[in-house]
Amino acid sequence: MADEDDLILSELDDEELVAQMFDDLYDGLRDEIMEATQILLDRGWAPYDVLTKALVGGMTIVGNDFRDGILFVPEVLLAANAMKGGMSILKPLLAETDAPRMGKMVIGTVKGDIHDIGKNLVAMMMEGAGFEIVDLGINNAVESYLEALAREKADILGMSALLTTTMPYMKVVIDTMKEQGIRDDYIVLVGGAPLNEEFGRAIGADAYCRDAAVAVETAKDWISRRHNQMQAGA
Ligand code: B1M
Repeated sequence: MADEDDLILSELDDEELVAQMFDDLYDGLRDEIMEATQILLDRGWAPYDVLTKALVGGMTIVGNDFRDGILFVPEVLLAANAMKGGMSILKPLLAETDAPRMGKMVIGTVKGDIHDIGKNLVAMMMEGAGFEIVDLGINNAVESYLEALAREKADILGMSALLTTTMPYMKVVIDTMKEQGIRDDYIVLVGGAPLNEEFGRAIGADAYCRDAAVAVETAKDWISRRHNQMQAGA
């Protein structure tokens, strides 16, 4: 891309700007990412498109180079920080909704896992779709989930895991719910890059959600099924 010194982001066309955002995310340039996010919004881009086409698109490149040993943890942390800068601008827009409250979800990343970008995206999108969100953050033990579900009288438990070593912990949480006789009181949705549908089924979750948009649709679907069951039972 153009020489960083004389680059004026607002003078780039959309395609050039998104390409520049990929570079800036890669270089962990939070201020530039925030500025470019705002420029795209000012040009009429939908917040969801800025999120998926520019920020998530850029983060995918970072992820691939992290996997291939080209980038290391400190650089990825900077990229994640830049991404969060962009997300902080999008959050109120994605959460802006006149939709009636759909239900309440407790969400958190599982024990041993500190990845939170995907989980945060899911929380944002769910909020935007009218769900009330209780975000437990990262590194959650089973007690933390169960205590929040009871305290918040939640409808849905959402768990996120990004590591193959931490995803089995989701089963620990679901098994504990079964032991305590509360499994069927909640809709359990799981997600995270290393998961798939088969894993979701095997651990006893209600559904695996490939991405944040799927999480919203799945949650809506399960909530309306619950309402229908309750009405039929009444
Ligand atoms: Co980590 N990391 N990381 N990392 N990291 C991965 C996951 C990895 C795949 C990289 C790689 O090798 N290619 C690899 C895991 C390999 C494996 O398990 N097989 C890995 C590793 C190995 C590690 C460390 C062990 C590295 C080390 O220390 N040697 C370490 C672990 C720390 C720990 O957790 N204990 C580590 C650390 C880090 C950072 C701290 C540097 C940073 C995290 C910063 C942060 O999150 N605040 C980081 C990052 C950023 C990544 C990558 C590059 C990007 C993850 C991300 O944010 N993606 C990642 C590579 C990759 O995934 N390509 C990688 C963007 C995000 C939007 O996608 O999270 O998949 P995702 O979320 C999606 C869906 O999955 C879904 O919706 C989201 C939005 O569409 N979804 C849900 C997610 N959660 C959901 C919950 C739901 C529903 C849907 O509930 C209802």
